Amino acid sequence: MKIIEGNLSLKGHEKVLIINGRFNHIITDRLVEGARDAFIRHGGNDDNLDLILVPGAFEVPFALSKAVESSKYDAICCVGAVIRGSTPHFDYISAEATKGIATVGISAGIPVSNGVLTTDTIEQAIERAGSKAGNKGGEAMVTIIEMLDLYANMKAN
Ligand code: INI
Repeated sequence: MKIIEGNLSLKGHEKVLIINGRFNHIITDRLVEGARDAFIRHGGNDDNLDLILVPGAFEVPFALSKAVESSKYDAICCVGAVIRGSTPHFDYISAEATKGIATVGISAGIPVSNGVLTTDTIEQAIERAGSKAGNKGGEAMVTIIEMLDLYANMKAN
């Protein structure tokens, strides 16, 4: 049986974009840091990393769609933080962000990952932004690194 999978290493030429819905920026800045750190630690060149900031998670799918259209990127990592405690329309914003990222991602032709936190409390968001539950921005970046290599291997096999 031939197993085709991706490794967690970049070659250095990959052009990657982070899109950050900056609402709750105390959290989302940490997610961007985690994503950038993961990119560099896995062999990415910081000069090949772009960051687009949008007002909130709701706007992430629009920026994602335009970035895909531009054909400038090999992969795109989305981050943001929707926190129920302070968001009366939590369900609406989190659903639109998640659905929008999935919808654009499925036909993007490049790896897209979803690192948008959807939590009940700010404490849960802090836990996922670089403390006891890791950094979901870093995890979202690692995911597209693996998917980039998988995609290359699928084309080569
Ligand atoms: N955007 C977020 O990313 N997280 C939130 O918790 C949030 N809250 O609390 O409202 C939030 N709102 C802004 C939203 O994403 C849009 O920017 C806004 O609705 C304008 O379209």
